[in-house]
Amino acid sequence: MYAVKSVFGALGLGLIGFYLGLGIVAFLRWLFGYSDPWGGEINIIGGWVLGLFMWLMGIGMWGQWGREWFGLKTYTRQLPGWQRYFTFNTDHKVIGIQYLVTFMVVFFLAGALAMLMRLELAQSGNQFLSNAQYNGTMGLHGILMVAVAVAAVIGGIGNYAVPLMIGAQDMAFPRLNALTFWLVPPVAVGLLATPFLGGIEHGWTAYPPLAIYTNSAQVLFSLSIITFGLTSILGALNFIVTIIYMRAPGLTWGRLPIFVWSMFATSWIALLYTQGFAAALFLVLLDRLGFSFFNTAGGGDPLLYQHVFWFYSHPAVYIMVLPGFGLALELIAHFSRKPLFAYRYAVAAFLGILGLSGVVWAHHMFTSGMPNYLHGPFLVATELISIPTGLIFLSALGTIWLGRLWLKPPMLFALAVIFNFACGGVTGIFLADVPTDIHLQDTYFVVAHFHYTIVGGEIFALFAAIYYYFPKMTGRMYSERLAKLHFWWMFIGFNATFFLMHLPGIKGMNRRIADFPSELDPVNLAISLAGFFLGASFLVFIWNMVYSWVRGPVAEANPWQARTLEWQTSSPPPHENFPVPPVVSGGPYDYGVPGSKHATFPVPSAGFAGAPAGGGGQ
Ligand code: HEM
Ligand SMILES: [Cu+2]
Repeated sequence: MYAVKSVFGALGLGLIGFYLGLGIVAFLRWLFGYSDPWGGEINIIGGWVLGLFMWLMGIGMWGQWGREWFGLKTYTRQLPGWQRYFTFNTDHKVIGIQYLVTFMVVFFLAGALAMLMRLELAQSGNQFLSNAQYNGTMGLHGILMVAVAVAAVIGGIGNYAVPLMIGAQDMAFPRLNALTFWLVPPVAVGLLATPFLGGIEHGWTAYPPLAIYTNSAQVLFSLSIITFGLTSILGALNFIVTIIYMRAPGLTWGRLPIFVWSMFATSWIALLYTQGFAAALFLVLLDRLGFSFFNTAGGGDPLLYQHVFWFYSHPAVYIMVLPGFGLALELIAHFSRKPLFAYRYAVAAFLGILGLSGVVWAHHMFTSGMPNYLHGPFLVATELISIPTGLIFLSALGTIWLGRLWLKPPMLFALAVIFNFACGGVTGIFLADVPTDIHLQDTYFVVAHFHYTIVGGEIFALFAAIYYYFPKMTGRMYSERLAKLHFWWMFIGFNATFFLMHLPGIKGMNRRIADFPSELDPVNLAISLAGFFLGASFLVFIWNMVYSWVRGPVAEANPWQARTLEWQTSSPPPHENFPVPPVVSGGPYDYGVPGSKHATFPVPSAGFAGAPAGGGGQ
């Protein structure tokens, strides 16, 4: 089995590279007369870099890319069936599915960690996790879920759908695309290995001074996240170029499906800001090696870290949620059978959020000791974001208004995105206003808020997209009854869990802590029970997906009778997407507009052959 061999071979090479890297650094340290050549964290850095490189070469980058650096001929292996998914494959559809499945697995692992936390928090007093173990569990849950939120929709749905929706054969840089994906498994492995080095004590935000003085799990954390940042940046670059240059003839900016617009805005945010997080963690690594960027002991400033970190991490929430908005609007238009209301305003909203996202970061730092005169401007800038967000709501509600809603599973999830995000948006106002934030900061109110926005806004959109594209991806249909059961179960479980979290938050219950005062026992037990209820809903999803992928009835090419290009080709689509390249002649959402067509597929040779037969001349 070639694919299995290639994965194990690549793993082996990766490990050899890792130890080789450790050894090379040790050799250099020995050469320069260090007393313990093997003992430094810098060895881990050397191991990571070389290990990563050899892993990539092993998984297929050597044959398809590396050889040409030495003037050798590259080759591509076309593997049949499932084996494609385990090799360096440049087809955007394969890469999209690789991303989706990988991040689904990460999602369920991180979800299991959440269950563990809620078990610990079901009752006051330590049950079975020590404080340090709780921190490690929480930090790992947080960072894994952030990774899911940043990459599952963009890498999974974006890769799969964007080239199809714009009528392209593939992404602009297919090999770069494959590289972007294959950097991800080492990131997951690196993060999952952190408990073996003592766990992530500092949560996903990694604030110094703790991040500088804590155990060596920090190094793995930083290396993984810097690598992950690299994948985000490369992926973003690829989307921007693809959307600018690869659109089918006639697909003007004004006819672009709204999901593609959201991906365009998101990619700019990822390209511009991701380096902030990566740079901050890089400097933390240097501080651990003896520099003093953030270390007060050497004259550094820990507040500087918070600025650099949030300079990325606030825009990052839009990286998570804009594609979710884009998907919600996209699906709401198709399933309301109406043109998207206020299309131009929605586009302006995406671009407006792109513009504003970079100037609001310090709303995460109102209690950090930053100068008071900065409070006002950051409060105002943050509140301004509700204007473009409001336009997106306007577009969604205007489309639903008097539409003939077709309440299929994707549509249910899309409508839930709008509902949930409204709740998350309202609580955000209290957090952006300085007087209320000073009371609420670092409490479960914040936990409730960001779960409403991220899970409610983005993870629901992810499921909407999975139910929408499953027939396209697999050529099979799932059970709609089970999908609806999953929807209602998840929707109720989600709202119960995270609505209840506001209550102890208002009373001041701290986040990131394994214990709480016993007066808060009843509400915490309720949250935990609701959390387990929510967790169980995914079992229905997993069963439905796995069973239907293998046994489901064959799906039609266009089960939703949608107008956009991805539905005008077979399910699953052929290797380069369209047997005949499309020519776009109208808007994507003009349902019910007589005579309008989004695209035609002119057969080039038919025109030639047809002309003389039609009587010659004229
Ligand atoms: C089954 C659903 C989930 C439950 C029950 C849950 C529960 C929790 C809990 C109890 C915490 C710790 C809060 C604290 O002590 O401050 C937490 C933190 C966090 N969760 Fe979730 N969570 C779930 C899903 C998700 C998802 C889907 C995401 C992202 C897409 C996510 C992102 C985060 C983040 C970023 C943190 C913060 C970690 C930190 O501050 O270091 N969670 N979650
Ligand atoms: Cu923010």
